[in-house]
Amino acid sequence: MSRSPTETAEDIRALRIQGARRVARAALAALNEAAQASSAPSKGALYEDLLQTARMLEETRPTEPMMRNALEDSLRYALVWIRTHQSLEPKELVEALEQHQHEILDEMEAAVGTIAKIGAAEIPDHAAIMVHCHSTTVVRLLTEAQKLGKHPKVTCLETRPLYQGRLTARELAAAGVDVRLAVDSAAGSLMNKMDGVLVGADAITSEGDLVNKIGTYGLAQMAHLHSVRFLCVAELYKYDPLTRFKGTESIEQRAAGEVWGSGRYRQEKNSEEESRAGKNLAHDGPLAPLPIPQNLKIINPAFDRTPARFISAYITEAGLTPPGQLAILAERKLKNSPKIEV
Ligand code: RUB
Repeated sequence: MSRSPTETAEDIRALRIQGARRVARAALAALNEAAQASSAPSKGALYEDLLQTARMLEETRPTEPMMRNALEDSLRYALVWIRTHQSLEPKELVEALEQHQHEILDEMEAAVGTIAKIGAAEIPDHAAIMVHCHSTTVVRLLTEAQKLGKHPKVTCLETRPLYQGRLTARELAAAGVDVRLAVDSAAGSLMNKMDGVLVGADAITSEGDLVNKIGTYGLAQMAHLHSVRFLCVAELYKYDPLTRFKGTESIEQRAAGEVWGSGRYRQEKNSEEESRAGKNLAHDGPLAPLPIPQNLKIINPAFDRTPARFISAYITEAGLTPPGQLAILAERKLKNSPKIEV
């Protein structure tokens, strides 16, 4: 059964749908759902419904330009279609939008296939590769490398606080890749054994900086220190054109419960007074969640920004791209979209 646009928005906010590509695809489907469900009497009113749905979806995850680019593309398409098809009815706009959505999805699918091929060719045989978080693009690339007989040895970092790295590890293991899982804090001590680090992207700025899962920036610095190649695999649609004007990509701050909620600790056996008096400080009580102390502030940024100088290259559907050239290629793509035949 299909989800309503509001339910999809909630799924995205709660990370039941995660990763930039999945989020963009789900948002497009929700916009289509809104168009189908709309009883707007005119094309203008239908456009208003679409605009409202798009804004609701965009607010769920502020650091997802791919979702914004895909939704804005559909909205522009609807506007141009209305101007160029004045004698047609709202239901014909709904059909045209659905057709357009299929075209965007096909294009996204083709782009990720191209990235996987170009990227797999960059992986040396039996290369040791470190990956972070869960990126469908990274998984596709490594699966392709495996199919080519390159047998990469992959280390997935768990990715606190929500452990998306386990999802990556499961998918790679199912694809027959030689894969291991390590806690995030093991990255530094493992880096000198790596041939490369591969990450996905949530956003790419006009300066070629990368916004991706928190922890990416630290990994890029470690890779730099050890002269390990640091590659980001991403569709040009991850580019955020707004960074040309406002300079920064907003970083989503998530709930404190994501950080503290999953930890279980041995509770102190002693009463608080005994502990304060320094008596027998053994932690040998049962494992239990520790309540969050009052007045403790928990910082939980979902993403960080890696400066372009730490990125060896982006792998996009346009090929191996130096960070400084990404904006030009991406802006060319966005300018030509949507393609409308009148
Ligand atoms: C996911 C994440 C991924 C990118 C790219 O973060 O940072 O690296 O979204 O993924 P979250 P893809 O789990 O918070 O959404 O290549 O699938 O677009």
